[in-house]
Amino acid sequence: MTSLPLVPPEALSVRTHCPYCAYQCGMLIGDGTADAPGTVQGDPHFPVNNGELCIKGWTSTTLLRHPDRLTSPLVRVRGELRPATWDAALDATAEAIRATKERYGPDAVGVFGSGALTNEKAYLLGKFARVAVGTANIDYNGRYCMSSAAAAGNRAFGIDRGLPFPVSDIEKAEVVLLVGSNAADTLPPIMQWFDRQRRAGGRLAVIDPRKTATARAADLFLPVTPGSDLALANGLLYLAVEENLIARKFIESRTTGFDAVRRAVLTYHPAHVERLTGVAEATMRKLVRWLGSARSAMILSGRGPEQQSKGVDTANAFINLALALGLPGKPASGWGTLTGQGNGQGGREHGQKADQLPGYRLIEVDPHREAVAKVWGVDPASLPRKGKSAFELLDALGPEGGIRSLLVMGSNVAVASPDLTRIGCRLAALDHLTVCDAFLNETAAHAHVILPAYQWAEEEGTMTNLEGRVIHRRRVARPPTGVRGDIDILRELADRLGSGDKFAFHSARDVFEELRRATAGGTADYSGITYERIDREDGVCWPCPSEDHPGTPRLFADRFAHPDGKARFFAVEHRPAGDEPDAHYPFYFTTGRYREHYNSGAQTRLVGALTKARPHPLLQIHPAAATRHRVGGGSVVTLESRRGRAEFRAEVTPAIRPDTLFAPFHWGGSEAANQLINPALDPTSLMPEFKLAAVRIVAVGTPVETP
Ligand SMILES: Nc1nc2c(c(=O)[nH]1)N[C@H]1C(S)=C(S)[C@@H](COP(=O)(O)OP(=O)(O)OC[C@H]3O[C@@H](n4cnc5c(=O)[nH]c(N)nc54)[C@H](O)[C@@H]3O)O[C@H]1N2
Ligand SMILES: Nc1nc2c(c(=O)[nH]1)N[C@H]1C(S)=C(S)[C@@H](COP(=O)(O)OP(=O)(O)OC[C@H]3O[C@@H](n4cnc5c(=O)[nH]c(N)nc54)[C@H](O)[C@@H]3O)O[C@H]1N2
Ligand code: SF4
Ligand SMILES: [Mo]
Repeated sequence: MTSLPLVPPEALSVRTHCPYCAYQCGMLIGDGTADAPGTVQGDPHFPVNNGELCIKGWTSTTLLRHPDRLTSPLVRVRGELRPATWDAALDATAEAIRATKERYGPDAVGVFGSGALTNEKAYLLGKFARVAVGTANIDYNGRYCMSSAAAAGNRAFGIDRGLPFPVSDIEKAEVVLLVGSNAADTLPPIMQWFDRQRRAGGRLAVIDPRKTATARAADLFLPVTPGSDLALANGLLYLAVEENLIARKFIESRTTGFDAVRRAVLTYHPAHVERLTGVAEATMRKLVRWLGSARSAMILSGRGPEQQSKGVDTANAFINLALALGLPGKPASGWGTLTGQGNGQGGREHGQKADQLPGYRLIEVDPHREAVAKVWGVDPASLPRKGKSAFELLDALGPEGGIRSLLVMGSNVAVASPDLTRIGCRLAALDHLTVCDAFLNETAAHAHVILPAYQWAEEEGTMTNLEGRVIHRRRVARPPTGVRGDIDILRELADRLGSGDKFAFHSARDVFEELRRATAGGTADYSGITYERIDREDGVCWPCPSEDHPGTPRLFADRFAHPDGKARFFAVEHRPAGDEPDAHYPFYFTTGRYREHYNSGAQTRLVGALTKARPHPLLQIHPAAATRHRVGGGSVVTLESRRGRAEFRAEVTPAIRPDTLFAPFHWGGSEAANQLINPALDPTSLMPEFKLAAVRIVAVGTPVETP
């Protein structure tokens, strides 16, 4: 391998941000050698990570000159992917889109985007679908990620920004409750704020069916039954009322709807809730007293309670608790959700979601359509209406569902989606699939055309981190020859589809200028943000409606975002999961993440240091269950759900409930957790139930060595 050529060569360390998660650690990338391509350092001056990085960040430049990097477009000829020129590949994709539109109408073309894309790309992809293709059917992998918390935040507060305050506020909170977030593994550098919080005498509580690295750092651990968080939240609110801890003045002046919620939680008495959740009454009481008597307290949500078929109601149940205790808007207090993907926040603001237009505008609201159509120079009536959500879109691929042609940019849906056997069949039934990616992932293996894209360090753009802070991802490395950027790819395709005049963007900055105009006056208003300001101010938090506006690091101090300025309580009831354990499928199966791997693993499985540390997914099983099923450490266990089968080596550990099994979803093939997962969708967010499937053990093989 040759050494990594960095541009500009005189800048030996360029400030930029990590390619992976929503923490978007600041990093300094310097010149590299064959052994250590592109030296990486945590940026000590970026106030979010303060110089810390996790193992994925430290090893991230490995991907830039990886031997598996795609460096030529590929086109399938007689069943085989073969190198092709850019013109041939782009023509093939454009021709497939045009032919599909002609024969079946524009909605027969699907577009699937990503929270990994910069704001500029997310914006452009949404515009590409609506203007160049004219399809309603665009959605993205953030539907699998942030959609339940987003819907709950919109319902309660009238706005969806993951955290309503900077992460540095965590250290000032007397009590923090983490609900189904394993931040110690999924946002490792965030733990510095929790460490400071606890050194200052603060308390941390964690709700999770597993005693995770995060739970081990906590003062109080609530080992909840999977799928019962809503009942737990209602039970906590019942106790808050009983113990007279509720904030009457705040409820009266700043909220509506409390009476209905108070009535709804009346049946959630502690004995009942203890049966539903497995959490002891004394523990619930302790937690409620901590939260209710602290001067400052935060409830922070992760994917655990959100990735359920009742994820939105569950998030609202915890928001109800936060509102009843008067937390939102108070210093170092409130409810928030910890965003997942690198641009999981910005990715949901600029119009790649089936129901959205840029600036968090809604595609079904006429004045919103008019505002965006004006910026795009199109007739509002020409904009499609709301399309299918991520899983629904994938489930509609092929002649039966009617989506015949698909463009995927930034997601490995063949590993990350529920009910994978079904998704595999749907992908195979497409007339045409184009994948833009830097690597040949499991989804690209189904493609007819593969367009090799730049990676994060090879182009600039903006990302919006978990605090709503818009940051600048800078160009650090020269891309290999033969590769193009997503913005160029979309322009070339739009041109071939006859909309070139609407996509004449030659840089991310060009796109950002239009994005600013398109978001002006919307909920997620970026119109006052410029690249220069971001560089000067270490990021700017939206909403930021003008260049002299300081940005908004903290929301809700005076008002909530609903027109009357008040927050809304939402009465919600516990209900069973789509797939509850029974005599045939006796275990809860839940999924999540390893510190060393990222999402579908498409990137991190290529990094030697990471696969060495975590070569396989392990099935966590409690010793009592392991004894019953004769499972030893390293035994190969075959699991079956009502959808499919998967095989894992066992990790016997008391750090999980005896009724629950866990595996990460970072692998495909026979080790794919998503073979088992149920595509039951939340009725509001259309989030699949990634966190709960009923499974049984169907075979136990001889132990193999595990790391
Ligand atoms: N290392 C690493 N970091 C990442 C990622 C990654 O893949 N790897 N991905 C990024 C992305 S996209 C995201 S969305 C975030 C996700 O960040 P997290 O939300 O922290 O991630 P998960 O591990 O999916 O789920 C969190 C926890 O939910 C628990 N859980 C399972 N079922 C339930 C339940 O019914 N109730 C409760 N309360 N908890 C439950 C699991 O045991 C798990 O510990 O991480 C981001 N950061
Ligand atoms: N069972 C189970 N399943 C889950 C989850 C779970 O907890 N359990 N979590 C869900 C969640 S929260 C998420 S976010 C999804 C994530 O799962 P995916 O949507 O599969 O996301 P990634 O694995 O991050 O895949 C990103 C792909 O995009 C490529 N890529 C990255 N940046 C760019 C870019 O700028 N341009 C282009 N063209 N390509 C790019 C990468 O190379 C990679 O191939 O998985 C979901 N699936
Ligand atoms: S915490 Fe997230 S942003 Fe920071 S280095 Fe790790 S993966 Fe990258
Ligand atoms: Mo995510």
